[in-house]
Amino acid sequence: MEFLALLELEMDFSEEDVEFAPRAQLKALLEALLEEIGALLRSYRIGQAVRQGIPIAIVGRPNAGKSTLLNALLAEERAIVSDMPGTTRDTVEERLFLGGYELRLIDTAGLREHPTDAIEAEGIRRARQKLQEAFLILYVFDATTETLPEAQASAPLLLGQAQLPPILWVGNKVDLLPTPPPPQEGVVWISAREKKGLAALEKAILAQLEKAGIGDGEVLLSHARHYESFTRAEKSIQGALNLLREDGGTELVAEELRAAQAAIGEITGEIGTEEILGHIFSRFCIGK
Ligand SMILES: Nc1nc2c(ncn2[C@@H]2O[C@H](COP(=O)(O)OP(=O)(O)OP(=O)(O)O)[C@@H](O)[C@H]2O)c(=O)[nH]1
Ligand SMILES: [Mg+2]
Repeated sequence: MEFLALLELEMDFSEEDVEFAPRAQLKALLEALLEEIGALLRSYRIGQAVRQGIPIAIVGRPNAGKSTLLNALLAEERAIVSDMPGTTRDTVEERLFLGGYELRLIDTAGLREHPTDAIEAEGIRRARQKLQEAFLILYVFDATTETLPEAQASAPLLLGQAQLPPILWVGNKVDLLPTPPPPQEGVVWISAREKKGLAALEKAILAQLEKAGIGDGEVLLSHARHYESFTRAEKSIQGALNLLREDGGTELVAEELRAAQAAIGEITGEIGTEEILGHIFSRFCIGK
C-alpha cells in the first residue's frame, strides 16, 4: 500500500523525474510477498482437509482385519466383518474426532493380485483410487501370516502406485501370537478384535499428521474463494516484479500492484484510495 502510494505520487510529479519509491526495496518486498503467498497457496490442500476431514485410508490384504479396525476406532459396528476374504467390496467412510482433528476414516476392499470376480476387482480399483486423496495410509497386515518385512515387500505391488502418502504399518491379530512382537519403530502392533494397542495407534496417527504439516500452528488457506484471490494476487505481483526487472513503466507497475491489492482486499476487506492518499499526506508536505 505504501509503495503504491509512492508510485502514485511519482506519477503526479512525472515531469520532475523524481523517484519516491526505491525500486530495489520494492523488488525485495515483492519477492518476500511472493514467497509468503506461495506458502499460503501450498497450504490449501491441508487447509481443505482440516476443514472437511482429513482422509485416512485403511488398506491391506483381504481378511487382515481392516473393517474390524475401523469399527474398533469408531467404537461401533459400522462395517461388516467376517472371516470370508473379500467381505468389504465398496469403500466405507466414517468421521472420527481425534486429538482435535476431524478424520475421515476410509475402510477399503482387501487388496490382492488376482481378484476372484469383477465386483472385487472394482472394489480394489476404488481402494487404490482412495489412496490418491489420503493424507495417511494405515496398512493393516495379519501378523499371524505375514512379518513386517514381508508386508512391506508386497505392499507396493498391492497398492499399485508410485506416488503414495506416508504409510503407517499396523500389525494386527497379535492376540493369536504365542508371544507379543517386540516394539519396533514405524509399526504399531494391535488386536483390533480385542481392542488392544488402539491408544498407541491413535498416538502414532497424530504424530504422522503433525509430520505432514497439519497442526503446527501455521495459517492454512481453507476456502476456495481465498485460494482464488491469492492466486490472482500472486499473478499480479509476479507481473509487477517482471516489469520492475525490465525497467517497465511506473504506470504499468502501479496497475499490477492495484490489481494485487484489490485481490487481497477481497479477503481482508476493501483497501480504498483514501487510505493511500492518507499515507501520502501523512508523510509528505506537498505544496508550493
Ligand atoms: N483373532 C483376531 N481376529 C481378528 C482380529 N481382527 C480381525 N479379526 C478377524 O479376522 C476376520 C477378518 O476381519 P475383517 O475386519 O472382516 O477383515 P478385512 O480386512 O476387513 O477383510 P476384507 O473386507 O475381506 O478385505 C474376521 O473373522 C475378524 O473377526 C484380531 O485382532 N484378532
Ligand atoms: Mg473389510
